[in-house]
Amino acid sequence: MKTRIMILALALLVSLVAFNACSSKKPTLYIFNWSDYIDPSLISEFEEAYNCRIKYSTFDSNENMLTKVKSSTQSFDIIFPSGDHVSILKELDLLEELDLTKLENYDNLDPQLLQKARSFDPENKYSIPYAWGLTGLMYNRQFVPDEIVASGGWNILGDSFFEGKNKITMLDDAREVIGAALIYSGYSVNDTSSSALEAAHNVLKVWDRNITQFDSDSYKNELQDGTTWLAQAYNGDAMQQMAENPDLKFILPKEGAAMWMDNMVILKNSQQKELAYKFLDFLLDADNAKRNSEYTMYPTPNRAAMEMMGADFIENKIINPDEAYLEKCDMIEYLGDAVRSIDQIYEAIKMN
Ligand code: SPD
Repeated sequence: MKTRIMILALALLVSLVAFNACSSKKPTLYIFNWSDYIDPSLISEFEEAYNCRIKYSTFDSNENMLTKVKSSTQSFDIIFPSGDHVSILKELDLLEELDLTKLENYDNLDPQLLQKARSFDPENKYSIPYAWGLTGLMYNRQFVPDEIVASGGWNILGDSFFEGKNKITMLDDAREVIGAALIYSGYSVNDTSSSALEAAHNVLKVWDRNITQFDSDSYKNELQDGTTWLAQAYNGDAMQQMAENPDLKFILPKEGAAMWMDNMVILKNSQQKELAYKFLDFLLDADNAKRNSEYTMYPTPNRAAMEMMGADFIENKIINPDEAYLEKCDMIEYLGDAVRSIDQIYEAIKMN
């Protein structure tokens, strides 16, 4: 009996060792992306197709992403920064110069959007556009009466209806928060002149009386259950929530909105560059990009995918606003050191 138990234990040990050895042989790709920003089935399909593992983690702001990427304890192969942060990562010498010959599906990208991306990556050398979008306001009409949002402008954030209620949130993102106030004051999101920033600061002091927190993720659930009534929100994230709850509505403010483009980059210190290229190419495949875009509800810079998209997606004015509206939307650009004055105002408002 004793011998039998020992044989069984030994067999178990051998199979455990064999299993570990087998699974640790699989190469692992470390990916760091915004939350709710990929169709999870694409991840498992890639793992299966390339016999690898993906360790997928998420962030909710460029600032948090940058802190983690700079810390020596975290290492990632692929990350998804917004355009201005592509420039910042490049300045820090953290980005791999891409070998486009490894990306068979690169030509699926829309040349016009690649041109736009040159504002932060002048020769499209370090980044691949992944998705773009606009930032507006989402609210729950169970709690916010129609007349309060009737103006359709950013001033809704300062409406006295919300006074003392602690029901409004803004994104935890200096460029977005100050950007909204700049747009409302008639300036570009990229204007750092003292007159523009003074105007934006004054507007924010008024809005801040109604703002309960600066957070880029929790508003999604909180708008559903009434913890939050109105939130500054990304259009695709808003679409995802609205699909679940007809009481949620989204406004692209009449004055205009901040536009941004998020991108895929490979980090210079990646240990799995070949696999990283394979992953980028997998997402650049037209069918995969279409599926991903339908899942995330953000428009893709993949022209081949957009051409296959159904009318519901293409004609949706929240996802795909018309040219007249887009003319009122400047893309958030890299500002170099001038961004410090924006950060200072943001910190002052948050401390209040
Ligand atoms: N859940 C995905 C959100 C993507 C937001 N993009 C970043 C915009 C930064 N201004």
